[in-house]
Amino acid sequence: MGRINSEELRDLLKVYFIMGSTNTAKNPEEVLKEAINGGITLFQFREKGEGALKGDEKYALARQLQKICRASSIPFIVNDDLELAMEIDADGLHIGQEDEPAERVREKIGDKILGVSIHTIDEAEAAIRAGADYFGLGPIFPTNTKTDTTPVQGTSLIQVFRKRGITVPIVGIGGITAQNAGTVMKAGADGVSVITAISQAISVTDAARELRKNV
Ligand code: 3NM
Repeated sequence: MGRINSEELRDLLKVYFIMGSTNTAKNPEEVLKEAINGGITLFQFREKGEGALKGDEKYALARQLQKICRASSIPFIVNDDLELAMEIDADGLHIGQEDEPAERVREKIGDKILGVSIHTIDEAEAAIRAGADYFGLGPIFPTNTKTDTTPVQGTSLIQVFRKRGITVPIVGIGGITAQNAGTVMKAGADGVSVITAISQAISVTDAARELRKNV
C-alpha cells in the first residue's frame, strides 16, 4: 500500500470531524452518522477531558464509531492512543507535541496516516523529518473545547507556513465554524478540523453540510 499521497490526503482533510463521548449530549454514534450524511470527509476519535471513557468502554466506543466510518469509507483516525490505533487497526493516528515523539510513532504505525499538531515553523520542520503526513495548526480562533492550547494564532500563521514553502497538507483547528471556515481555507489550509460546530449543532447534518459548502 505505502504511505498515503498528499493529494488524496488533501481531499480527505476538507471537513475533518473530531469527537469523543464528552463532546456531545447525544449518542455519539448517531452524531457521527448524521455528520457523515452531511458530508464530513474524515473522522478522528478523541476521547479526552472530564468524564472521558477509559479502558474497555473506550475501546468499545472506538470500535462502534470505526464501524460506522467503514460503512461509508470515511477513514478513522485515533487521537493520541497508539495502542488503541494498532489494536483496532485504525487508518491513522494524530499526536500532539507532548505525546510520544513522532519518529518513534512513525516506526510503530508503519504506513498509517500520521497527523501532528504543530504551532511553529521549527515544530513543522521536525514533524516533516519525522514522517508526518499532515499538520493540525491551531488554535486559529478562540475555543472552549481545549483549555491547554497555545495562544490563538489567527489565520496568518497558515500563510506564513505556505510562504516558507511548506507544502504538507494543513488543517486549521480551534473555534472553526461554517461562517469562518472560508477564511481558513483562503489562508492556505487544505481543510478544517472541528469539534463543537458539528458535535453540538442543533442539526448535525446541516452543520456538516454548511461546512462542506464553505471549504
Ligand atoms: N486542538 P472546537 S484546538 C483539539 O489548537 C484541539 O491544537 C487545538 O475544538 C489546537 O472545534 C482544539 O470545538 C479544540 O473549537 C477544537
